[in-house]
Amino acid sequence: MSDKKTIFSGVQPSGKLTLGNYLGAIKNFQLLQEEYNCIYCVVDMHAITVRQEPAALRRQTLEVLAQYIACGLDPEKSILFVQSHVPAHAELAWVLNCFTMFGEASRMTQFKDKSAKHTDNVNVGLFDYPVLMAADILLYQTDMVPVGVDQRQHVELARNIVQRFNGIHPDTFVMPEPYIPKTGAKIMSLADPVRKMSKSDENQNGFILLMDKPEDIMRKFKRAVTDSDSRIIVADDKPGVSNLISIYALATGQTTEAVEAEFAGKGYGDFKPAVGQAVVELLRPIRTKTEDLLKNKDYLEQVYRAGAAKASYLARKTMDKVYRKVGFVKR
Ligand code: ATP
Ligand code: LTN
Repeated sequence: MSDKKTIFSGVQPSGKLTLGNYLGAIKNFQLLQEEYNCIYCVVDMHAITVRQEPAALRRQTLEVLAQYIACGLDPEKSILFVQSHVPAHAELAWVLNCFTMFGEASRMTQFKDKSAKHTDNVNVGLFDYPVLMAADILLYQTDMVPVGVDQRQHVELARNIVQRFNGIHPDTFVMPEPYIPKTGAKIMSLADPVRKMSKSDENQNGFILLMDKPEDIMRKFKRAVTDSDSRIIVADDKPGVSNLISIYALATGQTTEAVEAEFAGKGYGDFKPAVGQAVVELLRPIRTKTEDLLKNKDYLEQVYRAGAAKASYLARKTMDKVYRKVGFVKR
């Protein structure tokens, strides 16, 4: 690799991707790939911390890969691969487990939220999820991690692990920084705008999927929950409208101030369909390209195989160093 800085990020194949995943994360993956060495992973090992149907997981893994490419990630420029194809992720996670304190892992809010939601399956993998995520990041000596704001605490944990590990075994890992966008870091549910838009929401009207049909997108935006007064401005007490303004700004490439100016004096009757239309146009090429790619499984296989080969090479270099530092006999 050249002396460009390294970017790593991942998305779980735990369902279909939402507009939140795109605006908060994948859009930035694409923008960063021009200037950095980028490595983007489909994190299937993270997905099984919640029970998955095997056939669906297999399908969704290929769908996320196809959507990465459809969103502009270029396998010639970036390394695109599937986490379980590079066993070093699991190997490093084990070592890092021994450098992560039970107390600090217990403070992770995603674990608390997910264990409250899946009370019948609070497995050790769910608890260990952030350590596996730290392994993903540290394995590639990553400088920057583009994520939505919900993942900030996990990147902080990875930083704490680096500090502890490097304190004992100097110069092992690069210290990663989170890269969180100013607008779009937390796209909210259209049905309940105080909650994050999430692919695992039971209420289908809350999220927009990248593969949603134009008429479904328009319907969901027209129904989107807004606030009692009808001014189209960003304000803390207007979470519904503020969210729609962010979405419109990102979809049309404007600032939120420009959006406020465009709709000054207008009502929701004008604004909501305009947001819907902008999102339809934003997603149209992504949807078509994804459909085409999913018809070409041979190509997808070629991409993830080449990606795993490149990722394995880089990962092995870190693993050799880590095993040497902790005192394992060279095999
Ligand atoms: P789940 O609903 O299964 O918990 P998720 O929709 O949160 O999943 P992930 O695969 O966990 O999706 O996240 C992939 C990336 O998308 C992460 O960087 C995450 O921060 C980002 N992201 C997820 N939801 C949003 C959102 N509503 N707004 C902005 N970014 C988001
Ligand atoms: N936990 C992340 C997905 C993820 C990730 C990573 C993101 C797994 N490993 C490494 C950045 C870097 C999530 O979005 N829920």
